[in-house]
Amino acid sequence: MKALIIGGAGFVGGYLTEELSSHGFDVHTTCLENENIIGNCTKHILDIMNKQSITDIFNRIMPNVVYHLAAQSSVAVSWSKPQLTAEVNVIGSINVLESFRECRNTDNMRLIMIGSGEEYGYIRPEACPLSEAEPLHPGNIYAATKACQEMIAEIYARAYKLNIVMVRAFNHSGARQSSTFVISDFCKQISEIESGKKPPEICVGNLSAMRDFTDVRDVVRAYRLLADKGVSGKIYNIGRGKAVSIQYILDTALSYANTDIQVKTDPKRMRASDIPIIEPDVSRIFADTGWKAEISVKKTIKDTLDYWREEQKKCQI
Ligand code: A2R
Repeated sequence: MKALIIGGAGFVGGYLTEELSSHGFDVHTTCLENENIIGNCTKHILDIMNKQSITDIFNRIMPNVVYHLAAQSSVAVSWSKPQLTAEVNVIGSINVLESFRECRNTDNMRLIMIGSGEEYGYIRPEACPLSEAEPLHPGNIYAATKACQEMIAEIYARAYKLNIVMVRAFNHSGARQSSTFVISDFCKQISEIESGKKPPEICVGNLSAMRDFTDVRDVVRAYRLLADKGVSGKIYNIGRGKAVSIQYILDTALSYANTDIQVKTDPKRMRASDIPIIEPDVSRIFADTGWKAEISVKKTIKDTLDYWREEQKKCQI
């Protein structure tokens, strides 16, 4: 099986490359110029704003499965650069879909479009666990572009009878993730405190919010299984299906710290309209592929903390 990962230099791309190559896939991974790719694969330079180059790569490689990961994936950047976010996430995705439609090998190809749990947006807490049928009310520009990407992909699947599977991935974490995400943020702060770079005080936001966290290694396993067992035209939630509070994340991370740390609430980290709980119903992916999250939240936090400790050591050399 030949796999093509579009946008593989990001957080998930390295893990997906590793997951697929270790399961016998011949992996081709694309990145932007000046980006690096981790893992055993053939590297290609590709900007999804250039439709012809996507078509060329599809026709040259003839992959059996294509993972579309490329995105402007930061919610914060989506507020400051809404046009860029819409161009990359919507127009770029249409370029991928059009190239897929035109490809010489379409009959033997599956396209997996990576969306986000953020698409659900302003939900009623009673609606949890959120099934894929729950209406979408995106609460930020990034989420709106991902919902748009998914709706257009559904149209392509139905109108052109293309083999497309769509996913809504909820919070996923692990080593190498940017510290704009909560687990990485807490672990990075602890590693800085342990190495004496920061006073023994961890800054936190709203600790009562409950979110669903899955290890990125579990998430890419789901992506691999969907290539084989996902049903074309369907949307799949990917998550643990069991939300935990940010307080639990903090307490767990602090329990691994090797020094005493005070907790300080930072008003800048408080969001005006934090939704109390976001938790997906993951019964569909389990029914179709047998996948469920296996790595505990505790292990994800421990491994992420160990990653940041190593990063601190590198800075000291
Ligand atoms: O923005 P950069 O320079 O970090 O590059 C990102 C890249 N990318 C592009 N690739 C091709 N053509 C473009 N025009 C373009 N613009 C951005 O896509 C980055 O290397 C990659 C996406 O990786 P991350 O931002 O690290 O996302 P992550 O966490 O790997 O998530 C994968 C997918 C994304 O579609 C998320 O929206 C979704 O899962 O949750």
